Amino acid sequence: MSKVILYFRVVQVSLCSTWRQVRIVYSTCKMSDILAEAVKGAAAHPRPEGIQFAYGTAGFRDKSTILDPVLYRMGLLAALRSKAKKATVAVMITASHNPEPDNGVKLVDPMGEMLEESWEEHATDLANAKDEDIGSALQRIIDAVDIDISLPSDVFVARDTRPSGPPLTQALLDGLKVMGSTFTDFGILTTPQLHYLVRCHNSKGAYGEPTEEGYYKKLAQAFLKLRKDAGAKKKYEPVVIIDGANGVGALKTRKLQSHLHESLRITVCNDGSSGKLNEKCGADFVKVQQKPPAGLEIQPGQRCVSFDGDADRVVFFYVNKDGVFNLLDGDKISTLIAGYLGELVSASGLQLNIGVVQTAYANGSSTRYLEDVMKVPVSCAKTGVKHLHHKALEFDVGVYFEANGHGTVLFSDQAEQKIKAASQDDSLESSKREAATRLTLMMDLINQTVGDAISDFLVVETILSTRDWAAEDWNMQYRDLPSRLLKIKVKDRTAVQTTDAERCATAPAGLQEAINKLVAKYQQGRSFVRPSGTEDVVRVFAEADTQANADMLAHEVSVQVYQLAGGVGDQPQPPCAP
Ligand code: G16
Repeated sequence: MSKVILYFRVVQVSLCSTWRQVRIVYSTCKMSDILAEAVKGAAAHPRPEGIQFAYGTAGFRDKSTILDPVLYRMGLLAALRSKAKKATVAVMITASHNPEPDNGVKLVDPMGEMLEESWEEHATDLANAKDEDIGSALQRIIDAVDIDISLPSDVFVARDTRPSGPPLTQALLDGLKVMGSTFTDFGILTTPQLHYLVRCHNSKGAYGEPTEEGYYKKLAQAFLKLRKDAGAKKKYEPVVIIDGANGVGALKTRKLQSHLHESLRITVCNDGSSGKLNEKCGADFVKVQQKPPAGLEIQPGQRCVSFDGDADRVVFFYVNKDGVFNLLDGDKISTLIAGYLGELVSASGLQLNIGVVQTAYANGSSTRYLEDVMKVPVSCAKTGVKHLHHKALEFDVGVYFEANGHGTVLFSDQAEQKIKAASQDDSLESSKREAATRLTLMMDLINQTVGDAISDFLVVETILSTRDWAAEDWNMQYRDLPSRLLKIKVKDRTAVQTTDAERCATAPAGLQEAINKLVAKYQQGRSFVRPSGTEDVVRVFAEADTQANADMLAHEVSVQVYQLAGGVGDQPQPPCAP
């Protein structure tokens, strides 16, 4: 006897103005009908032949022109994920730091975390299933995870400012509709705002008000309270220039500004009114090129900030009086934050352990400074914030940042309870209570769901103001070792494989031995290679005692990658003499 499972299916969709929330009317139908509908729906979103998609470091990323079928299928998958978790999940359409013609999609779990790793395989399987096999691919996931398909599903959706965003959103919504899922399309948001919204919604408001306005209010209120008792400053100037990467971060910073009143004078440049997204600007450009973005006029010492295309990364920089560019990247941000939170924890008298999580890209000086001077334990994770996030959960207060400026701080539930209790404990000395109160406000200011350029920017401004530091004072904490990051195009980047948090190459044969020999030639030399999870390239990182040596080491390692891993095009050329 065949099993007939009845569940709901959309028959009518209506839009309501403010949040473009979609109200959906259902009728019942059979599961086999839905799977058949999913296959039928694929006709409008056909999968191109000969392309293999993979859920990479941060979801699917590719040329936007080939992503339509992936978005449709991710609509189907998001509905299943929501049913499996019995909660609202989210889908962000962005290619973040990648060029404007690219786009991408990533799924966000109910508490605003990245999609659970075991589901990345399901995402890849579904994205690569032939159109006619979509039904069986869905059935495999339903069986593997044991999903009760009769449960409702609900999905939050947002996108960055890329022109390809609206049609790709439509493909995603088509997938959701076929599955009978309810959804809310928030339009343009930063990636961290979407993470915040889904967490607020699922935690029934305990994390904050589940609206974009609620996000600004939560951050601004904490920021203003933390600044309230600030006395006169000698070095810290409440004036900052933001490079918005011509993306969503610029638009949303403008919205935040009115909530900050006169506390901070922000000039937003690269706001998308003329230049292209991430072109010669943004956090990735500034970090990799180690120079200021186009479109900014900078006075010596002026503190500047660069966001990336979806505002989940931030780096700071300034030019000194001799015109020398100085970068304050994710490593400098994490040491600043860990140092300040560490002081507050000791001042509060609470027993909480603080740790920092980095990746292999972290500057060697930062790791030594954290371990040897600050005496803070440091863990190394694979690239991708999802990996750092997991490691950071091992601490009461886990500060995690990639050198590229992507990161945040996690407070364990127990730490959060202790801090809040101490802030309200009248029997405590007032200095201890005051420190705990500041920690509570820092928890509100930090977007704990994911790295958030806007929130991280406000956290750094708070600490600099409290310490009365100019950017130069912050920079003097430790001196970065010169480094260089290069990318090499090869036939198949998966030919490069790594282990030990990507610090050691296990394939192709002979590559790690060659890297070891090259590294040994340079004072304080260090280098590693890894296949990118967001671009079709192999990344090469090197650091050494001088910039010329770091550049040369990176070049020599690139040549090895090119020769041993099947380089495409011309062999890399040595760096030009400065
Ligand atoms: C994404 C990830 C980051 C990662 C970066 C580069 O950033 O979220 O964790 O560091 O890609 O990854 P890969 O070297 O594998 O290309 P974003 O800002 O683009 O989302």
